[in-house]
Amino acid sequence: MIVYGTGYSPYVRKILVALAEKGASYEHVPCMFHAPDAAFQAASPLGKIPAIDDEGFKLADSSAILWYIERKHPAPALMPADAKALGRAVWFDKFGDTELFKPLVVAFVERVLKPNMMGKPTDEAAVAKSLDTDLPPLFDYLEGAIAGEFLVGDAFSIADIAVATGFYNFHLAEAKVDAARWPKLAAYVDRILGRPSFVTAMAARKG
Ligand SMILES: N[C@@H](CCC(=O)N[C@@H](CS)C(=O)NCC(=O)O)C(=O)O
Repeated sequence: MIVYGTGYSPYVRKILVALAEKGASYEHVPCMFHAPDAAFQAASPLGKIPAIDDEGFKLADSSAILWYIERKHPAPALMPADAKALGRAVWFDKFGDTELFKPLVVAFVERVLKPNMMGKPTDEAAVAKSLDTDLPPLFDYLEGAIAGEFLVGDAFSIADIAVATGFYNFHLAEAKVDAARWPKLAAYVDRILGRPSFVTAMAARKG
């Protein structure tokens, strides 16, 4: 399987973590979104990352790809079998990709991406708004949702992958969860990002 997309992308990281958890082999092509690479463009209809090409089977979107990987490599399961647990895991996947992603990525875009890769100045006011206004209600929600080692049930799942992935970029931007205000969330993020699969995926960020 070829995985397209730079390891800096939280969405690409979801795929690299899932493949590492399952011990599946893959080839990583760390391109940027909208890269003028015909093979990548054929795999990604909207030019977004990630996309995969598995011996001619092409698919885009991190969640769609996670479901494909789950069926192809069922063990260890990343989708809970129990109906309620699966529903919650899919909810957290969507929450991580949408509501959480938008404010969580602001510090990374402003402090890392813009000055280092786009030649643009940082907008610290935008960072302050994300940290002080937009993220606290979402962190409050997560603080209340964390009851054990994992977000859903007693096993690592897509819920943990999708919620934790953006915190790596958050940390790269010198931002962190205030452990005094959100102790469960701060410990949870450190625990999940410390898993070998995340460490492997984060090592791929340079691409
Ligand atoms: N829903 C997509 C979102 C992917 C996405 O937005 N990736 C970003 C990079 S982190 C991208 O390709 N952005 C380019 C664009 O939106 O045109 C997924 O889960 O894969």
